[in-house]
Amino acid sequence: MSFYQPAPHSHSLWERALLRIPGGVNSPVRAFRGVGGEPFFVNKASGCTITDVDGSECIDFVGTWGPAILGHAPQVVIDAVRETVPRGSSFGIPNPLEVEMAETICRMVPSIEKVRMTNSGTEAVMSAIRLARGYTGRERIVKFEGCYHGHVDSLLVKAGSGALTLGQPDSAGIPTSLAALTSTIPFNNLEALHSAFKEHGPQIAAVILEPVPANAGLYLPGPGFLEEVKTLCREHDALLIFDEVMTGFRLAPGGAQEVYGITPDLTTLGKIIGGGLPVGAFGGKAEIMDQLAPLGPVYQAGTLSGNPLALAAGLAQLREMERINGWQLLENLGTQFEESIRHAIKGKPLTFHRIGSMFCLYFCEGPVRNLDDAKRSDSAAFARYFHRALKQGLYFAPSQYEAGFLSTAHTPEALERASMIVSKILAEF
Ligand code: KE4
Repeated sequence: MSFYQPAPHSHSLWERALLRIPGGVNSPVRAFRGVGGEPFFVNKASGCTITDVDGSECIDFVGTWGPAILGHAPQVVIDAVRETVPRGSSFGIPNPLEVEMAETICRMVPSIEKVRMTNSGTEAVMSAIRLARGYTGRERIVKFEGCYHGHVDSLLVKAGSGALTLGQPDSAGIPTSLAALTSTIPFNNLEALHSAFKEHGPQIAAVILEPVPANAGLYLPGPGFLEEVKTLCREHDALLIFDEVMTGFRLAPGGAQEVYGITPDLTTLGKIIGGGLPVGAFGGKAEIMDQLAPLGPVYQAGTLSGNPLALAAGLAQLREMERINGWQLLENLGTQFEESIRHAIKGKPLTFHRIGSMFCLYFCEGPVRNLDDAKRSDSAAFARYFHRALKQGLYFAPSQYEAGFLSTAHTPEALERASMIVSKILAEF
């Protein structure tokens, strides 16, 4: 296997990182364990291009895992942070940006009547789970295999993303008594969901899912699936939680719930609303959200929650997306990219999925409807593809079990160039 060999400065940084950071990284998926070799270190990023510490450039199809919907270092975000930071970076006191962000989220995602900011998607999901349990007085959570909801104890059970990449979908350190309160079922499998409700109905506090799972590659809900999940939740007085940390404000202004026309009880958010700075949020019906401290009995807090820099950056990003109707631009770019890739994979045992600006190329025959299907992928072939692409200046997610992302900064010309490179690489598969 000929790995992309990072140049000297990246390599020396990597050797130092390994001495002081577990696995050399602050988040496991960055370690290239899913594709082999060692990661490069970024010096800067602008638009759809990242430049490593040795000066090599590539087109970025990861976009820091979702936040960079306008590409890297968009001027509107730079200006917003520059304008905000001289007034202070954190107060621990209510600030106007918290009100503006809350009003914006509630306007763009109508199912959210009240929202609370957090500092990561994990924190948002952890809080939403606790709120669901506190509101219903029930303890069981139902999740879907391959969905990843951050490193929440209750949900690191058959999880996706880095956990799946590393073959640790069920992490060590999770009390068995807690894991026993989580039911995991295959995505797109309504029979399994009915069985879970038949067995545990009155104990189920919530069903949580990525409406478009993008942490085992990317696959889509089958016809009527999301509707049936919502119906079963209603029938059993369980809450429906849409984890839109990835899809929120990306698939549409109102996220996947706008695309599919399904109203969840709670929604978790993150990434784009921080403009690249640490952020998360969870929101939903006021009746449920008002159970949170200081109003209600469910405690939840955060020193930096509602941080003015993250909110200024996130608001700038959301406003710019609305100004340029970024979602239409992303759909146009996605359509162009998909046409090229589908042409490249014609007749090959490969499966390409796309929705909006999110995509995945599976190295297996389709259909890919759930985790078991996704795991049929030839990860060695994916690794070869990843490294050949990187050598030719294309950075895709370093794992078969991740999604790819386009941004409004990916020009048609950049996508055309990338598609030609992908076509040449795939010609050898
Ligand atoms: P964070 O705690 O990483 O901000 O968000 C966790 C999370 C929650 N829900 C969904 C649907 C998510 O996709 C994520 C995080 N996404 C991964 C990418 N697959 C983050 C990348 C990483 O872990 O380094």
